[in-house]
Parts: sequence; C-alpha cells; structure tokens
Amino acid sequence: MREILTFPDPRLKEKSKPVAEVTDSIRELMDEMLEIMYEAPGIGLAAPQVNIHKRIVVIDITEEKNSPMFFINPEIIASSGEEEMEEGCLSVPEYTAIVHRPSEVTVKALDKDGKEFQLECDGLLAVCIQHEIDHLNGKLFIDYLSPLKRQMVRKKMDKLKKAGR
Ligand code: GNR
Ligand code: NI
Repeated sequence: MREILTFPDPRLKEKSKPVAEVTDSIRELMDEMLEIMYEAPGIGLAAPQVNIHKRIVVIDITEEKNSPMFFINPEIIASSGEEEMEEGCLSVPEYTAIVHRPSEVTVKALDKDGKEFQLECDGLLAVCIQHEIDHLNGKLFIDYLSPLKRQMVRKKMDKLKKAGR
C-alpha cells in the first residue's frame, strides 16, 4: 500500500465504498495514510490513491505538518462561490492545472472516533477536500480539463514511466 497509484491506472476510476464502522484497523489505516502523505509530500490523500477503495481522506494543509485532519465518509452538504486554483495531484505527478470549483463548502463526515461533525471551509482547505472527495468518486482533477489536454497528460505520464520515475 506504500505505492501511490498514478494516472491512467484504471483503479483510480473506481468508486470507493462507505466505511460501515470506524474500527482500530480504520484508525491504523489513516495513520499510515498520513505518513505516506507527509512523505510524498502532499497536503491530502484519499484511500483509493493507495488502492484502498474506502471513503477515507486525510488532509494537512499546514507547512509544519502538525495539524492532520481525518474525514470518514465525507460529504459536501453545502457549497457557494467560485474560485480558481492551480491544483496538483500525487496521482498525476509533475503536472498542475487551473481548476474552477466552489470557493466555500460545508463538509459532513465522521471523525476518528466515528462521531459525526460538520466543517465549513474555504481557501486551500475547501479546494483540497473537494479534490479528495472527487478521488472517492473515481474522479481526478484532470477530468475537468479538455480531452486534448488530458491526452497530453497521458503522454507525459507515459514518458515519466518509461524514464522509470
Ligand atoms: O498535495 C496536493 N496538493 C494540492 C494542491 C492543490 C490542490 C489540491 C491538492 S491535493 C494534492 C495531494 C493529492 O493528490 N491528494 O489527492
Ligand atoms: Ni489527488
């Protein structure tokens, strides 16, 4: 599970399943995901990126890497505004693109104790949580781009793989 799946791996297109119960093994999995994310390094990681098709997300947008956030079965229950941000993805290495998304979202999820919470977010956190929930639904940020651009990304990934990176 150390390996992060990269585009165009078809497993990234699978829809992840809700977590039925937040158990110790789910908590262990989230700690492992956090480690992988920090090491990558990234500001967010969704379980399907490490080939675990469950609705689990970890995020830490701080530079100090000391404020981890855990989301189980996250759902966007409200959104407003519009924003464009340059996004990257650990599953699409060495590529970034501008994506338009709602600028403010309210997320409902379960925490590490299985307790439901709601969080209003904006800025980078709002972008990140939307990006991660997309992963749970089998969607990547490059799916918002034109087919031509996506084809370009496909070629670039091919080259990276051939170069052994
Ligand atoms: O590390 C990441 N940075 C990032 C920057 C802008 C918008 C979204 C992200 S998420 C990304 C890590 C990742 O791929 N999560 O799925
Ligand atoms: Ni990503």
